[in-house]
Amino acid sequence: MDSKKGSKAPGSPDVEYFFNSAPPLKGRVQTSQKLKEFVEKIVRSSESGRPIRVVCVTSGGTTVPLEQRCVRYIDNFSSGYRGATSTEYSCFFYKNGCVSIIFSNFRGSCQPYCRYLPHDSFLELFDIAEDSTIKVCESHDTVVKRSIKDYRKAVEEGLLLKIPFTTIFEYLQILQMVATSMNCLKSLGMFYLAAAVSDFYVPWENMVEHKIQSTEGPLDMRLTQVPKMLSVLRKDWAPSAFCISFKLETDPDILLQKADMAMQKYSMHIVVANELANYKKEVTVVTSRGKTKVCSHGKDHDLEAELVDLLVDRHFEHIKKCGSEANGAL
Ligand code: 9Z3
Repeated sequence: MDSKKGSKAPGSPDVEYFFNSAPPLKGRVQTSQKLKEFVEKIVRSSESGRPIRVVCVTSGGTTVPLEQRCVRYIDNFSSGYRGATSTEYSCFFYKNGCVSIIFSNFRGSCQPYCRYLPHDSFLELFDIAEDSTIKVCESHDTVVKRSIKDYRKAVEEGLLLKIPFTTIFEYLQILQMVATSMNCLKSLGMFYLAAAVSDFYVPWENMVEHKIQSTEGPLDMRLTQVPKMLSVLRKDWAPSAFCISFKLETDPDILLQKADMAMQKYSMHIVVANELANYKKEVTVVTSRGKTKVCSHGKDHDLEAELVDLLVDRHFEHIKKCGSEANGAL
């Protein structure tokens, strides 16, 4: 696709170019303020004796707009279930009160504390009573009450901050903001990067403004590689945080090798490898110490329970290893 303004992205992926050419993040000031308050509150609580871990969970897919006034975009399959479920289990395994979660998710994807609610129609939850008031159907009553209770508790106690994104531009700008805000927490911070991040995008300045016209014939587009921000996160944004990224492949023969490569290339502490065909049933936790399979034990069992349990242990080990540094952080 030709640029309206004529300039092109550099041939190699480039972090600075990505941020400089991205459209400004809507609500940046408000998001930054919310983040600041959230992290400051945690630092205050931690200073009064209870160190609080903070996990940034990214969840869902990212879109790649094809037009500035976007009608069409490229996206991917991610539902956000893994991120949402892992958020709930993190609150559980760190024990409520000693972890706070920054949940950055694709708008409209799965939300924590909602997975027991019916997916098909929200309206199935409700009935109209004889006096015309709206009530929750008896069959869903227990589950709805539990979801509301758990969700409210998490939000009111300051355990959960939600920051939504849609595009790859928003996702990476938000990740940068969250990571730099969490840097002061040193090793108490953890990144659980389950969002399915676009590998290719159209730089904003190379994008046409208006809807691409079909009358112009077949569409020929050039996509630029999204720069790999994992190394930047590790090196610059939050170097002492514990970092877990996910690797998804469709070819089982290359999955573990790619996960190993990602761990080394981006200095990840852990890479969780999963294959599209069975990602809900099995993942492999890849670390420098070896590989551990984590499986689901049936329809009603989320593998995220074991996965998060294991990761929380590894995070505690990381905090211990960084010991004096973590204490000095707060
Ligand atoms: C994953 O592999 C996640 O486990 C899933 C979860 C997207 C499969 P759902 O949201 O699915 O529960 O439906 N995420 C992939 C993360 C990713 O894009 N990793 C990049 C890569 O593979 C590196 S950052 O290259």
